[in-house]
Amino acid sequence: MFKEFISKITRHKKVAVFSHVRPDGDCLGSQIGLCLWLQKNGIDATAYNEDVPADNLVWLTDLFPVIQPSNEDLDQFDAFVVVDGNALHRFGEVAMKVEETGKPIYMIDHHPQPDDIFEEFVSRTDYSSACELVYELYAEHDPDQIDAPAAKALFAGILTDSGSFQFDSVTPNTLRAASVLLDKGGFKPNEIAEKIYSTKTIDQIHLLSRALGTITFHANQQIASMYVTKAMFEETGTAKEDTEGFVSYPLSITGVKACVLFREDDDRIKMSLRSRSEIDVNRWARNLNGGGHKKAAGAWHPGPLDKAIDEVIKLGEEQL
Ligand SMILES: [Mn+2]
Repeated sequence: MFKEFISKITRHKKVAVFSHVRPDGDCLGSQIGLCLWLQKNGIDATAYNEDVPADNLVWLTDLFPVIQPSNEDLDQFDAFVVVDGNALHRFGEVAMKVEETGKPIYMIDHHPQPDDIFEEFVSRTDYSSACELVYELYAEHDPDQIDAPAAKALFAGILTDSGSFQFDSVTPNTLRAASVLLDKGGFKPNEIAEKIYSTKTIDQIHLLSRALGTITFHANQQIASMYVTKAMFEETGTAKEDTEGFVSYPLSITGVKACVLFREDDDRIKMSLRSRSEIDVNRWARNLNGGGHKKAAGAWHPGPLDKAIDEVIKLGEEQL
């Protein structure tokens, strides 16, 4: 899978790796895993992200520093890699300038419909995560290069992007990869899970409690919606990133095939769409200027909230 990628990328001396804006465990884990791999193979690697990771993910940047880029930084690199996304705009404003340098851009990702600007890419929608793909890079090239930092970074991304191994995207290969990473890294899965999941504040739990009260069913209880308003953030002293993981609650109700979390931001409504059925939320989100995977996607609506709920749910019902 990585034969061409390895042969081409190892010809470069200095490579910048970008992870997508509003970073999650998978983009950071795959970015860090890849930078460590590049380093081990004699390539000078720099990890860039335009945003700051959430509190529960900051520990990942101790494994390899992830810094904020500026346009002037781009000149020093021979090549660029984007991970966990397949279109430059997902990686922020500096990343969008990368194409103008005329230097080769590589990509490792598991989202559908990649752009066609890449020198070489590994794009596999049948993988749980970008981290599972970077694991394959190590496995194919030299599994002995998997050390504890790389194993922890990659395991964290597989864990988060697979919904703690609960999503439809999990395959025997995902668990084999996780198993090798645990072995090589010499850590236990709960060490990583606790760093990521057991870091809630009481304010976040109060926000969750309010959001749960808004769960509403549509289309004969096959679709559920839930929302968080600006007032709820103010009343609980929380911010928009505190809704992380909320969308899994409506989806866990018996009979619900898909659900949407609506979040009221300052100037628009953010939607997180999830499915555990034939409903394709990537298709659904693409009708709303968004996208993602069949089972998990994101989109935006200009608002107001009630109008967004009406219009978005109607689009989903059409898929039933
Ligand atoms: Mn991912």
